[in-house]
Amino acid sequence: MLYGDMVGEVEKQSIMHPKPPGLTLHYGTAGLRTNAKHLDHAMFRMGLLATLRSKNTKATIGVMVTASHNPEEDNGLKLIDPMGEMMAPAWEHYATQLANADDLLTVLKDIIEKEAINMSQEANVFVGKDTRSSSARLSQAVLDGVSALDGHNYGLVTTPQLHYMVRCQNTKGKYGEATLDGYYSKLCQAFIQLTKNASNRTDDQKLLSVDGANGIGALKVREMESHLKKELQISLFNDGSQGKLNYQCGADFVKVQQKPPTGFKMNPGERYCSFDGDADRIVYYYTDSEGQFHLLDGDKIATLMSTFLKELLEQAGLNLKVAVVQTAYANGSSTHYLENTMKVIVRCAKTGVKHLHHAAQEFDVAVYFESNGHGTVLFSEAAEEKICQLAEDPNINDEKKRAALLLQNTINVINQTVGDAISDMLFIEAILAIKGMSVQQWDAVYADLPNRQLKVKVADRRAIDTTDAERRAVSPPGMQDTVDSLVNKYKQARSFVRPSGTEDIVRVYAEADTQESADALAHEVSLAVYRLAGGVGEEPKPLH
Ligand code: NG1
Ligand code: ZN
Repeated sequence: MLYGDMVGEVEKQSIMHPKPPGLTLHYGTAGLRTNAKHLDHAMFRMGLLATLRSKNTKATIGVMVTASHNPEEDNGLKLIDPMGEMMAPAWEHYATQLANADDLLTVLKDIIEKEAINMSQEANVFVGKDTRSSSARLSQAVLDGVSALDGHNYGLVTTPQLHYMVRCQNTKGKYGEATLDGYYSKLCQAFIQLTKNASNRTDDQKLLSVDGANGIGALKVREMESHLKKELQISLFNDGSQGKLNYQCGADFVKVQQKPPTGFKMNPGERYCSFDGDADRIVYYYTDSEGQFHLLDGDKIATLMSTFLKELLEQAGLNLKVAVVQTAYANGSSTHYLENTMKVIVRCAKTGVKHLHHAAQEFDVAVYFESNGHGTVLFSEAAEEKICQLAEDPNINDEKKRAALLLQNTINVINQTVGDAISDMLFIEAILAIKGMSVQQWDAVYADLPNRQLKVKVADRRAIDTTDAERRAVSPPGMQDTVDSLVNKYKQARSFVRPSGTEDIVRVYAEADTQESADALAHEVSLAVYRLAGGVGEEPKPLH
């Protein structure tokens, strides 16, 4: 499309998608996100931006309409770059500018000039949406903006499925086939191959209960079931037939509340997992014979996956280093166990998946997970090549062969573009089956330190500035010294404060040897934030 044609088309279409006066949006940690009522103009404009990004990269770009674990009333959007990763930070800035522009055409023109975009280059944009009631209307607004030559509307998909499609398309099928059927076949075939290595797997061990958060993940698990050939028997609850999206269910609810979702009764010892509203997060849990609830979060998942991979690489005789990337929220016990017992490299990245993904790209094999259950595994190109070569080498012994084939199927069961609840679930189930491990045994690998997360309302959350992957505060003055002296009062204690990237608050994290100590420390640090960083409203109260 030529520039002149574009102006006419944008002018015509933008009348249908007016910007409400006075509204300011921000493309933050997880894209745009707010009440669905305010998003029509932004969706249209992000369709325009995706088209420009596609011309700029000469590749297919993805636009996923979802607000993940937020309530049903909200919606949002995530833009996906050519290899299925989150959109580059420089373009996040354009997204914010475009969403808020009063003079849309001037901002568009600036972007086109700055990036020297060739407007006659073809564009290709893949659009997907979750199950929210507003998603159909908002994804249509995106499509209006795409006005694209070869746009493809995938309709209902999980966020990671759309990331996967974009990568398949841009690798010309090398990563897989850019269809839902292609996705299910690739992942399920790899899963079935992996579970062939499990000896004496009983029917009981094939059972898993999945909380679909009343969202898109539930629909897609159902669609996938026939591909699993009964090697995994899923009992699905919160499937969207009755309950409300993310309401008292889903991965975020379970992680934050540290309790089971509503919608079913838990049987002691059985395995359960919860997805979030767009199926890019997963957490596991079970209750013991005393009825005590046990959560296996992103840290426990990263430990299980990295241990499995490290053992296989050793058996295969491959000299590839395994790293785990976490954030400051990772439980101290997990970091300690990984560094000192497993002896894997551990890195701490800033909160937000794109930071973890980026840090993980520096290693041969890297498992990255946020404690809240968003994560995946990345293999470098060289690592993949070595694994494939070994798997095809006729001169190796049986142990090496088995390990190489397991690694090869692991690569195929994983969605390397982004955290993917469905893919993570299949990988976790395969590891447990191969190791003959129960959920209790997995949980017992290390004991989480008791911890507490709190929020503090302040006039301006930018008053807090951090360094060292958000583990230390550099402003306001005195903040870090105060945190340090409070931490010193408790055993095995750690605490940090950081401004949230998605809410207008400061987050406080504390862990210590007992729940009482973790709660007391979190409270004392909250008070310090309130006093030193301009707290508003009532002073934080003790938890007990
Ligand atoms: P913020 O609000 O910046 O803490 C939260 C989560 C992140 C990430 C983003 C995007 C915590 C402590 N923070 O970010 O991990 O998932 O939302 O959804 O869970
Ligand atoms: Zn999500």
